[in-house]
Amino acid sequence: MALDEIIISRAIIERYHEKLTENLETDVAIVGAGPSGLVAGYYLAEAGKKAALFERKLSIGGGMWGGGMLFNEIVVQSAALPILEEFGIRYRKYQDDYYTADGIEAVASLTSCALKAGLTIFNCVTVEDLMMRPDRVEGLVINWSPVEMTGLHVDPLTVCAGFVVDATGHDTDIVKVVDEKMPGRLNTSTGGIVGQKAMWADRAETDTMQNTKEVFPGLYVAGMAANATAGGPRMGPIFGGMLLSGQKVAQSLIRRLDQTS
Ligand code: 48F
Repeated sequence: MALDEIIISRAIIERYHEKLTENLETDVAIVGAGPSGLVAGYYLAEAGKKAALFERKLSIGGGMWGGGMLFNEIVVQSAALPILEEFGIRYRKYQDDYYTADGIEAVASLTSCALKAGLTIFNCVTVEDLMMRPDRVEGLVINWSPVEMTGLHVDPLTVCAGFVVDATGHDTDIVKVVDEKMPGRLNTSTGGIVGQKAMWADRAETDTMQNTKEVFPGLYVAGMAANATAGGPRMGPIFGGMLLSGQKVAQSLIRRLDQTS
């Protein structure tokens, strides 16, 4: 049978349209497809919650592809090994409490498991603003990343969400929106974004877990965004805290969603 270009085009447009309209209302909208966002999406979807993830770049994986300084190996401590096992990511012991995994395998496995669990990922979509009512975050304002990159004057669209997770890493792009629009109202020591502190891997990994929380009604932070918001240090290419933070935010949200349903 001869292949028809119009059918190919129609198939893509209709399937994408289905995916987008089905996710205009969701339980949880995650912003950023680094390790914390992907893990959060996986556990939410596994628990039967509706979750959609929006990533600015064409590629998924955030800072995990490049390991440390483009040496594409990541280090993970013992506490996070159960997560590597859950995702089928192979690892090797380097020395007590230090394990390594291939960064490419880690990103590919996190992404594949999250999608198969039921998470929907929209790549090349930038979250540029929030929907607020006014004391609670109620959704995302999205646009194509190339629109943002080229500076075209094009109005965005909106996604309604029970909860939003800022997993945008060092950028804290989503928390910044609340900080600008509602100054002094974040659940941090200053009421604003405290800012990421200098490298201190051990302290940062513990802080990430403590800082993974709701920072404004309806808005949670996970991963490096949690530390950058609360003033925790950066940790460099050790990824256990990112994985555990994604799991923690999912567990907190599953409990919240169960209470409200
Ligand atoms: O930075 P990133 O990997 O976040 P993470 O899960 O992990 C941090 C580590 O990679 C590393 C580290 C610790 O080991 O310090 O940096 O906290 O991924 C964040 C993703 O969010 C996307 C961005 O492109 C990246 O892929 N992102 C940022 N701003 C937006 C966004 C936005 N406004 N809209 C959509 N995606």
